[in-house]
Amino acid sequence: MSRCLLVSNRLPVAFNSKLNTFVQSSGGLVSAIKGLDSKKVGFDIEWIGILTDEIRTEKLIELNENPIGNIPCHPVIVPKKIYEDYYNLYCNNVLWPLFHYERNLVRHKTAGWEAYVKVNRIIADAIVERVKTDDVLWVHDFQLLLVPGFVKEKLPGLRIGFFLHIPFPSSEIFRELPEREEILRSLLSCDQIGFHDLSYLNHFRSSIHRILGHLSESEKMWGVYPISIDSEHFNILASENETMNFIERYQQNKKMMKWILGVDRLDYIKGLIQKLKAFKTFLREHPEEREKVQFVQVVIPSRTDVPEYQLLRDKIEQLVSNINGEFGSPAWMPIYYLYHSVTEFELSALYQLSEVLFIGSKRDGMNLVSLEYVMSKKSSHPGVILMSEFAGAHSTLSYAMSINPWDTNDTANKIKEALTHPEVKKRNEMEAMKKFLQGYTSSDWAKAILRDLVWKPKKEEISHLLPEDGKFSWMRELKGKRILFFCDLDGTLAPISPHPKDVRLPGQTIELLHAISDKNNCEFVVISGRDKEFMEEQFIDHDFNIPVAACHGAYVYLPKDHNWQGLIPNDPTNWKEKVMEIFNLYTKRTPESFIEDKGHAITWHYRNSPQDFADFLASKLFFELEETLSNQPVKVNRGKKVIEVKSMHANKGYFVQNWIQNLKSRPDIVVALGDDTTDEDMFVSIQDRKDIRPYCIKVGNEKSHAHYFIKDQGSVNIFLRNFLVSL
Ligand code: GDG
Repeated sequence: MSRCLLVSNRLPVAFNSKLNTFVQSSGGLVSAIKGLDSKKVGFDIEWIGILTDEIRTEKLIELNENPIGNIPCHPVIVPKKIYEDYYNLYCNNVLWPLFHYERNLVRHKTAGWEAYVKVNRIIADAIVERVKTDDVLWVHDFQLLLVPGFVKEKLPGLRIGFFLHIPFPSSEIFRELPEREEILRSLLSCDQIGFHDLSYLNHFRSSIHRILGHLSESEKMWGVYPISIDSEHFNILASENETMNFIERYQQNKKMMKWILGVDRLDYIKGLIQKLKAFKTFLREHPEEREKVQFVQVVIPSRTDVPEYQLLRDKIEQLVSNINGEFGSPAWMPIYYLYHSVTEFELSALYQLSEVLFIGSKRDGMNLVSLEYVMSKKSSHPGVILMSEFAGAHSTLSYAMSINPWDTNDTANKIKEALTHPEVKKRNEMEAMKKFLQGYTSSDWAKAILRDLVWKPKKEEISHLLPEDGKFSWMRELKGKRILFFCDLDGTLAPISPHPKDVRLPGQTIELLHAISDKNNCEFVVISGRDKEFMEEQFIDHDFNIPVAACHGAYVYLPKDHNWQGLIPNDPTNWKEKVMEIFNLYTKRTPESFIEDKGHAITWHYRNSPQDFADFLASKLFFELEETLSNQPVKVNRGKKVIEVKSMHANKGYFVQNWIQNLKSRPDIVVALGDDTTDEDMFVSIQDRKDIRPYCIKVGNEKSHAHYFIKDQGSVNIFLRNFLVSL
């Protein structure tokens, strides 16, 4: 079995320095993951998480010698002060409230972000040290959003999946985050991203579109995978002796009362205030139910040192006591309020004894309590779930009764409905939901995700990032060999500029190109999507002694001929007129957009236009062109803020193949270097050739057919300098 390194902020145990001992970690993520069964998932899972440096060495040894549960755990030690700033100032004060739509609770401090970057970097470095060639990496949740990007910088070939346990907010909210670009770019470096709910994926997509522009390539690898639980564990737990003892004890006090149960961590996202208000309205509107119903609300202490949480606790307790004071009697207390955690046996007993489970979350990634309730129920005592439509579990539990926690009156009526729901219906509905969860456990959830992460056929070679010294190991082979080098211009030799016409080759690059072209054993060819005129300005007017190809290889300029040659036949059809007509209509409507006619290709540019509007029109334009030109010998491409229609024959792949074909003698080595989707055509065309040794290099960390990567355009010159020295 392959190994999966699973990384999360927490491990299943935390270290309590006051007690000098390990304590169980709480929370939904840990509770779902610790139930994973490696055999069922199909991967040897190992868990990496954080412990702070207050832990003593002997305790660490103890942890290594006595693994917790089934999954081997590897702590990464982080200095306590940095951890606190990362966790409190950024995770809890910025990401948690913002992702749950609580913008007024966001408190942004530079120190928080700095610590967040540091901790994510520490984790990433620890992963890079530990990871082996065939491993996959599975990063979890909002605390580690930068880890994928940091790891990919060092190991671009490693398969990385990311799962978000909380909602991804609407782009209207997300775009308020100052660090939005760093976060999105890191996530985009993943091979796969998973969410609990389709709405979160849609919000993520629109954030990508609005903030970074359209990136359709990676969309295929985003998925919706609602989490589940260790169903069998809850099923067994329901009949354990200890659970039965709790049931017996409570049953005596319960009398003939119906129980409405709430189990929530103390958190503003769980909608506890709204729940209590709805229960109060229910008691007022339905006096006939008084003394027949009891609301048992378990609140698990959480983030007890944070003022917002202390305030929330005070408010809840105030409201509980108001309701008990207003409606209670010596014989009946409407709300049993428990502010402490309970054992899993007691929890199972509470699930089994209650007639209604009340989930009132204002926002909740999934909500595992509701799933556990279903699996704990026996057919002799079914129940009803009142489920907030703002929790991810709303989509999984098909027979739960929907509530809008903000609609107090309607929720109060739904409480009444739930209490009077017919017994047979309750039983059938609960059984149907239970059957679903028996067949879809947390191990099935993990299996589905990891299967999608690795399903693509494995690359023959692992990818390599240009090392800091600027030398790939294969560059040692170059001396004395005949080398052919194809190189792209924009984004590769020259930096991208907001105005394409302003792009210029940097001085150092010019020097390097002259020096390389003077070498006898290397033929250097520049191939670009630009038109002939632009290429003349950049190369020919500067007396470069190198062949230059324009318009994706439709034209080539050979220095010895002092002339351009057309390499592809003129199309007999009039597709250009049609395209011009359509492009003109869109250009008129889109400020700052413009058309570039390159001969065998026409491009509509919109990189300086209002983003959302232009992206929207670009999608429409793309479909319109594909429809209109379906019978024409052209290809419609959607690139970085451009839509391009080009003749089928204007293709960097064809150009490269023809060039090699027409050589008198084969080169030993062919190098191809580029950053854009059109460069992939040339990578594909040489990658599998057996008669030459191909080295394809991608600039940037997007998905590519290349096996070698250079981090960004700014690092290309260091590579060229070393290439020159190696010749
Ligand atoms: C995050 C997302 C998402 C609670 N109190 C006790 C106790 N628990 C256990 C429950 C359940 C877990 O803690 C809580 O899970 P939730 O899903 O309800 O909530 P979060 O902690 O906010 O988790 C959430 C989850 O990640 C997973 O992706 O569903 O939306 O916010 O397992 O049983 N267990 C015991 N005693 C307690 O007092 N034994």
